[in-house]
Amino acid sequence: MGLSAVVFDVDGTLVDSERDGHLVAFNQAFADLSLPYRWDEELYGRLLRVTGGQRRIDGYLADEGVDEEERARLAPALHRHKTEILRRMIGEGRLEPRPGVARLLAELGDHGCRLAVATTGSRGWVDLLLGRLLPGVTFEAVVTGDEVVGRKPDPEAFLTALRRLGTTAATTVAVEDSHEGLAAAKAAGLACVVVTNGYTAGHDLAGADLVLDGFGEPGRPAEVTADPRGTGCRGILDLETLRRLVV
Ligand code: XBP
Ligand code: MG
Repeated sequence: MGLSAVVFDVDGTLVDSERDGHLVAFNQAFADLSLPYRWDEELYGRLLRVTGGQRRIDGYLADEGVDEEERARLAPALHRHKTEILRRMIGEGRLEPRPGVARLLAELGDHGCRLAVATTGSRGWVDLLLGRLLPGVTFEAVVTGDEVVGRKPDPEAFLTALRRLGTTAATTVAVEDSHEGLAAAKAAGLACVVVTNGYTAGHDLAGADLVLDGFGEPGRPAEVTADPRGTGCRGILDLETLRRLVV
């Protein structure tokens, strides 16, 4: 047995893309379409509980009293434009991997551990972001939100990643940042490490196999906030720690 693969979430996990990317792009899209809406960080933290950008816009517009017909026109248009803005931001180098991500991916790759992505974000920017921010990293399966019916917390993205990798849940670990992502990974039967960020530090993460507030770097370890499996992780998420979760 042993560890055969690791499936990573993207938004909030590999990259602080919610705060630095999507939120900025959503607000720019509202402005470009001359709409009066502006989301601040606090409101966006609450809106994030709805996964999927277009669903998030649609739910927000419904709460603002926009009728269904108008929403059916506006939500896809806003989401398309927001995706274009995000692609531009990625191209301009305005996003970067979270500290420790490149270190961990390199270590996993060097030891033959297979890598995959399971995200609720859309294909329209995911491949571009992975290619630009993590060049040289091979993700053997990249499952995006637009190719599954059930978005997180539904396990479909993780189950699809397992199927494409040809691995089983028993030898694969998920790395997530949120309650919804953790629930999806658990429903797929995976051990799950949660690396929190500013939006998700307060989430209910009961059931996570390990929780840290960052990936950690030598000399700059993250804080381990839960270690129920007794991995002994000292604040650097590494291959050895992940291996202990599939024993
Ligand atoms: C990510 C999402 C996505 C992004 C925006 O959730 O829910 O909707 O916020 O991307 P997770 P899109 O990290 O749990 O996968 O606008 O492309 O949906
Ligand atoms: Mg996430």
